Formats: sequence, structure tokens, C-alpha cells
Amino acid sequence: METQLWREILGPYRQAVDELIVKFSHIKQECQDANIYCPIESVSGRVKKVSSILEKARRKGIELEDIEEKIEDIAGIRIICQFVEDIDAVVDIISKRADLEIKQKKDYITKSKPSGYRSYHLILKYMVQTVKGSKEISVEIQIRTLAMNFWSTIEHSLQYKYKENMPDDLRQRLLRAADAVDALDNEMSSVRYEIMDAQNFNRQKASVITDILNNIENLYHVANEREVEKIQNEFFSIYKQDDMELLKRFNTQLDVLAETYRAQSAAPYD
Ligand code: 0O2
Repeated sequence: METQLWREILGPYRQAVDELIVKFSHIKQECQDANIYCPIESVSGRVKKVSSILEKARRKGIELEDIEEKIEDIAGIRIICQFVEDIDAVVDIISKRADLEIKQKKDYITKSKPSGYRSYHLILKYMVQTVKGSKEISVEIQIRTLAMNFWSTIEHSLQYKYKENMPDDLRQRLLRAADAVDALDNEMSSVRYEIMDAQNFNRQKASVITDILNNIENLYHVANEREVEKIQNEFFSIYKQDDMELLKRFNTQLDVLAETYRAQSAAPYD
């Protein structure tokens, strides 16, 4: 594998990362549109740097020609969840998709790594379509909570600094921090339903307010200015009362009003 060919070799991996980010972001968007809880909090991805690929190959004694076959995280996607329970939900979503094939599961949550690292990894087989034809590549999906991600981001940067020579004292402190992260995740899981309820309420409220504002905007085109101004003022006074039922009722009234105007404008001339 020649150095000048890296860009060409990594092309399909870049494409896979771009496509998968879009696909997972759409799952989040679909949930938002349907007003349902989404186990995916955020998605990101990267193609491993050539220097990191070479370093991993050296560390694992992998020959240059075997890199694509043996290094399975050249394309990497990271999915962050709010709660530990969401991780299983994400794995379930992935396993039901026709375009993603799970090759291997690595559960570093049930059994964390000696460093204290916790995350769930999936190695996928993913088919990329390029101008040169189809190519099947491996993609690593890391699925973890916000808390696990915080720990691993910090620990990863320390690993870069110390390589294999991390001071013992620091290693112990990181292990203690990993225990604290585990406790935090457990604590959050125990109040999960309350947090989800609150988030659901906020989502619903935002959606009703968006509907009301859309209705008012549409009325601007059909009703007279004074009437719309009155509706606007009414909305502000209801909004200040912070009562979801009042907001919903007001929105229904606006729906009826909008429907009346629609019917009037559609009525044929006598
Ligand atoms: P980078 O810089 O993130 O790309 P295996 O042969 O399966 O044991 P492999 O292929 O390294 O080994 O797989 P593994 O252990 O699942 O690790 C893959 C990636 O998980 C790593 O990639 C890290 O991103 C992350 N990871 C694994 N262990 C740790 C850890 O102890 N701490 C942190 N912070 N991250 C970890 P790379 O190539 O090591 O690094």
C-alpha cells in the first residue's frame, strides 16, 4: 500500500461515515417528527487518521496489505445516548435494518476494559457504492452514554500523552472516576422515567406553540389585521399562564378559525 494511495483507499470509508451519519441523524429526526423519545442523543463519525492506522498496525503486528481486513475501525461512528437502557434500544434498531449487517458485538459495558473503559461496540459490514463499483467495508459503531463518553474522551487524551506509561496514581484515579461514572449512569437510570416525562412534556409544549404560531402566520393572509392582532395578544396572555391545557385549547380554536376561512375562500360565487 503506497502512501500516495491513502486518499483513494480511504475514500469509501469517508463515504460510509458520511452516509451513516445521515442515516442515524434521520432516525433522530423521525422520532422528533413523531414526537416520540429517541434513544439516540447525538451522532458523530470520523475516518481514522493515517498516522493512527499505522500506529495501530504497528502495535498489533499487522502487515500493510492486511490493514483493510484487520483494522475494523478505519470508519468509526459514535452514537451517544442519555441512558444505559438506550444503548440496547440502539443495538436493536441497528440489528433490524436491512442495510446494516452486524459482524461482531463487543460489550464493554457488562464487563469494562481493565482501564475502566465502558462502551458498546458493533462491527458492521457495510456496502458502499462507488464509481468503481460496490465495496464491502467494516465500520465500528461505538454506542455509549454521555457520562461514559465524558470519561473516555478524557482518558483517551491522557493515553495519547502517556502512551503505555501512564503513572500508576493517575491510572488508579481514572479507575475511581470510571466507578463514579457507573454510579452516575445508575442514578440517572433510576430517575429515567421522570426525566423522560419532563422531556416529553417540553417536546409537546414546543410542538403546540409551533402549531399556534403557524396558525397565526397563516391567518395574517386571510383575516383582517385587527383580528390577528387580537389573537396574537390572546396568545401572549395564555402563554404567560404557562398552562398546557389552555395552550392546546387555544390551538384547537385557531384550527377551527383557520378552517372557517379556508371554507369561505373555497365557496363558489353565487
Ligand atoms: P482511536 O484513536 O480511538 O481510533 P481488539 O483486538 O478488539 O481487542 P481493537 O481493535 O483496538 O482491539 O478494538 P477495541 O478494543 O474494541 O477498541 C477500539 C476503539 O475503542 C479504540 O480505538 C478506542 O477508540 C476505543 N477504546 C478501546 N479501549 C479504550 C480505552 O481503554 N480507553 C478509551 N478512551 N478508548 C478505548 P483505537 O484504535 O485504540 O483508538
